[in-house]
Amino acid sequence: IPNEFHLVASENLEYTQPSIVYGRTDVMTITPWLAPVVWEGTFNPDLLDSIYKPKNITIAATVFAVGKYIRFLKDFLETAEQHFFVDFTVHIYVFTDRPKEVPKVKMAPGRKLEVRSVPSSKRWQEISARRMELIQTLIKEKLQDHVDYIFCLDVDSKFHGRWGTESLGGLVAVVHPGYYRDDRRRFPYERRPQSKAYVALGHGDFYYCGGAFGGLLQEVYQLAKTCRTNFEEDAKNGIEAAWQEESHLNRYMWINKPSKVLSPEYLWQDFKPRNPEVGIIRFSGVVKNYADIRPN
Ligand code: UD2
Repeated sequence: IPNEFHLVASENLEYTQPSIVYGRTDVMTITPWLAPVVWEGTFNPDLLDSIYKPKNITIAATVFAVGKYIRFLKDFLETAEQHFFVDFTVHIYVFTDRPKEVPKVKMAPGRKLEVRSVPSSKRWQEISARRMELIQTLIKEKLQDHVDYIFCLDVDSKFHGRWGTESLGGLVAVVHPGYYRDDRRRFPYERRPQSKAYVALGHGDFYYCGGAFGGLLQEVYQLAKTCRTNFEEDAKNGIEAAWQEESHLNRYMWINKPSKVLSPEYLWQDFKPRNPEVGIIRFSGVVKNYADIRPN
């Protein structure tokens, strides 16, 4: 496990002097539990890369492309080559029921893709929800010894800007672009107390995305395991949380505070105009016709 808190810089790198009195004031850059909130203008990418490079870290990413969602994979993979941890060791794990349709995308040295077969499904809710189980199993059976960090990402999205070392942390959550200016009473948390994903009105910090989360391998393992167990417990009681695994993730992140929070720059939605505080869109969900791509 890389030492998260041991950040060794090179004595040769010259970079802009940080200011202790000036910085972004239009957005929150640190949470009340003192986790950084990553926005453009809050970090120095060259400095961070120079700190993480000598650590020789490996970053895994999981992406699910089940059924017709396979059509999103090419753009996802091609844009990841351009923006996601460029010049680092990256292993992308694609889960699909159509392994033959996985596009051949040229990857830079140090980057590789592995395809894992999963059964097809009739309900999109199930595909989305089963991700936690498959992530848990992947970490346990395959990644334990050679991967340091992992990000779990939605396939119906593209990278448009840098997503790199500034996003690394123990437990990392992305603030959902759809609700970040809203009162928490309006967040679409699961509101039935019988559900294991329950968050009462008046509770919660932010509404986080199910479409992007990550962190140190062991942290994400705990998250996936807990969300899976809670999801299955709910299923036994005949409950499916409002937003499936996203609801369970939100409950988890409320209790287990993320050590780094990524701003909505890290998961925007193409149908939304860019708000002024969003300096750059790094990753965003494409516009899709649900009726056309979901199995039901
Ligand atoms: C939101 C979340 C998504 C998930 C879902 C709740 C964001 C931006 N999106 O998106 O992560 O929490 O709500 O269930 O936070 N998939 C397939 N085949 C299918 C259906 C889904 O491969 O037939 C996979 C695929 O990787 C997709 C992901 O599941 O990206 C999420 O499904 P979605 O994109 O349809 O969910 P959506 O857009 O409602």
